[in-house]
Amino acid sequence: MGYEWIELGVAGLVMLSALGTAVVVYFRSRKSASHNNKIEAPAHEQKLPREVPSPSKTTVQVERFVTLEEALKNTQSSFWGRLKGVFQSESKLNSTELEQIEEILYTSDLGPKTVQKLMSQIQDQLQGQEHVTSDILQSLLRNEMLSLFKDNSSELRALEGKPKKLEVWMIIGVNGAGKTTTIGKLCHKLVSQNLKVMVAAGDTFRAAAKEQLKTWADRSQVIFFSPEGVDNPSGVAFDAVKSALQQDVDILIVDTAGRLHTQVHLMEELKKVKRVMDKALPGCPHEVLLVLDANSGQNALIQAQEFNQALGVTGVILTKMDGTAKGGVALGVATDLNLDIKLIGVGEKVEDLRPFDAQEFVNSIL
Ligand SMILES: Nc1nc2c(ncn2[C@@H]2O[C@H](COP(=O)(O)OP(=O)(O)OP(=O)(O)O)[C@@H](O)[C@H]2O)c(=O)[nH]1
Ligand SMILES: [Mg+2]
Repeated sequence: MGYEWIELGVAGLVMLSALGTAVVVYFRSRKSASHNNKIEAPAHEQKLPREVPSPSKTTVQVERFVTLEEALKNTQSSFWGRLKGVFQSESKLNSTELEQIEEILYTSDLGPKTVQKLMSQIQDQLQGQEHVTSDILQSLLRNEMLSLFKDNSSELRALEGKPKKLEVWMIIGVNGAGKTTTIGKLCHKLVSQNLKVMVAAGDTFRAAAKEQLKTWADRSQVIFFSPEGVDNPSGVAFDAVKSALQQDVDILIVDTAGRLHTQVHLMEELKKVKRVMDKALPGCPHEVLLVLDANSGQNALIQAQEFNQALGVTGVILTKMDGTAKGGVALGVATDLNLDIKLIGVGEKVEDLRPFDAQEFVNSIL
């Protein structure tokens, strides 16, 4: 009997302890489940302010249209950001610092002649000074750069008012520089000034080039010229000039296919386009506008030199200035090559084309 009671007691204790463990495990698991539920609750059950736009979206929209300074902030940090970093102490400029400055200028796509001019001013004006600071260099560069830009803030002639007779502009440049997009933006600008505009599909080479131009033309409701059965650019250009004269058009803009300046036969083809337009109307094209992608940096300078030599460029349109770190090329184009920068592209939208202003540019990168 004694043994039986002991066995029963032990069994009871074991059961009680098992029950206790089970209760503890149950409550622990409840607690952890409710904790997990909090994290994994579906989005629609969470009270997050989901209607508020994300900050990055807001920033992009604001950045897009505000100032040139905003568009050029990458150029500014790559150019002035690096130059500022050269100054460790307020003392005389030593030879290492001068070398660093020279290297930064060279790698900022300003062009070799421009860099030499700037360096000689820095040496003349700053080398003897006891205390040279980044502020002193900044104001010297601002003045020198502005004096190097010749008066090239001029807009295209026809943008200043209604031309007395037909104005013809030929648009040239390497593949993908932004020629057709720029034509679309130009149409928007010109139409808003009550000018009668025609665009001619002189890119008879690339598939879908005509359709791309037509889309832009339709957007601004300008006349689109692309004669059936004419598949060479000179033929299109000649007929376009004649048609524009007949229809009393103010501005005719002729698109061309992109090509590398090194492709001799394609450069010859462009020369021919120019020649036949002069036959259709002596003196035209009145503007040969070279479209350069600012991101190409030094290469843009080489392109500009070659296209200018072959065709006599009357002005440059620098595209994709938005977001590029190579905006310094504007100075190289204007001062090394002595070409007018007529307009700059600062985005892909129709309104993202603005006149070039040297003062605004210099203030934006320094
Ligand atoms: N961010 C930005 N993109 C641009 C600008 N201008 C043009 N683009 C873009 O550059 C790309 C090429 O533009 P296109 O106008 O087709 O260039 P294209 O010179 O006519 O090209 P091809 O006819 O092939 O020689 C497109 O995606 C445009 O949206 C600009 O100022 N900023
Ligand atoms: Mg094109």
